[in-house]
Amino acid sequence: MANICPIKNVADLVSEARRVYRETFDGDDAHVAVCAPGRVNLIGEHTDYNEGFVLPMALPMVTVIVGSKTFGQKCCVVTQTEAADEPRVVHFDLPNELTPLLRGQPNWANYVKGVVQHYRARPIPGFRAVIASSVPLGGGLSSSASLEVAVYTFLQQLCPDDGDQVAKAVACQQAEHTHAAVPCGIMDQFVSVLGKEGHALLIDCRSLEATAVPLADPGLVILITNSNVRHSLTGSEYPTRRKQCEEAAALLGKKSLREATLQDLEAAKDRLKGVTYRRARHVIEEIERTAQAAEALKRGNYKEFGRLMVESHNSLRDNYEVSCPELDELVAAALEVDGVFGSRMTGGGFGGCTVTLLQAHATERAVEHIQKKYHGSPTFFITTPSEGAHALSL
Ligand code: GAF
Repeated sequence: MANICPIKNVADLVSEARRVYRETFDGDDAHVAVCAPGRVNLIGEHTDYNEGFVLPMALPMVTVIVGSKTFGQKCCVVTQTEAADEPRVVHFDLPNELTPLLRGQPNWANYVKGVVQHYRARPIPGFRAVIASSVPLGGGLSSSASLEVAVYTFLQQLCPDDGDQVAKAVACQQAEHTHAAVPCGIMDQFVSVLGKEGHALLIDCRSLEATAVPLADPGLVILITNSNVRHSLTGSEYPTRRKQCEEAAALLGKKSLREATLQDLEAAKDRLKGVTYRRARHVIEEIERTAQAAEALKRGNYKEFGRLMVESHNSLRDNYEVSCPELDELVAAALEVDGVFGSRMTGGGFGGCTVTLLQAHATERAVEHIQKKYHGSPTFFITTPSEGAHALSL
């Protein structure tokens, strides 16, 4: 179909990475291969670090790593992804108790180093590895979480841990905190580890328990539209939002906004500054909306699900202020198309992608209409809920 990007298949990514491995390491072949998916969040935005609900699904776009263990403490990693203008090869020594593995250059390698540092079993052997990915970089589809989880899955093949999947996601989240300096929640790493084919995951970010919700209807399409813009606010605004939520929870006398109700918020309205009130309002309502959306999905009520998606977008735009004109334009255009149930920005915001739920027969019409109405150059992907990280046979 016109204008829809094909998604590279995993086997092609593996062959490409193996070829680069042979070229880089004197004709040797890699012994291990793994992959970990990116994600799209259907609803439940900026709720994970407030201990709320999120409803993401794992994508068919993945990060692949091929490699082998070596003898000694040396590691060499090569990336095939468009790593800006950075060098594509990095060398480092394994960490030990006296010498942790610190952040450095190139930037992409910090995700690798962070996971090596936080890996939950020892001793990790030295290794050589090549990374290839089909997750668009910086597009709000969790290219970084998929890289972290792929690295962790790769290390599991070299030095098995206890197999605790939730602890794995938490270790990857830690890597992002310490080595990428992003105080993210648990959603992206969790779904990259535990995603289930044909299902979205309702994750309770307080208990870290997840329920798989079936989402494999041939009459339904999940369309991702990349705005292909990234605003520079991304870095500073995320930690600011997190702080504002913590401040709001403290003012309400709660451990987190998950514990607060709209009644609590209204009762404290004069103690909360306008901005703090609006941030808290988004989170409290979005947590409830996500629970309702999961119920609607279980019943196959896409109309209701779509309505909640639109409410979510409007709240992210007006109360949480993480949308941008490009995302608003994409959502507005999608909602003009007959057969579209709902549309919203997805991920952290300030650019990146929207996600749209629509009837399969309306796809071509929707893509053409969005393309015509949007002032930038969008990229489209038709996606299906996919499996979490796993090893691949070579
Ligand atoms: C980013 C973060 F990494 C997630 O943890 C989550 O907070 C999301 O933004 C917003 O819902 O993807």
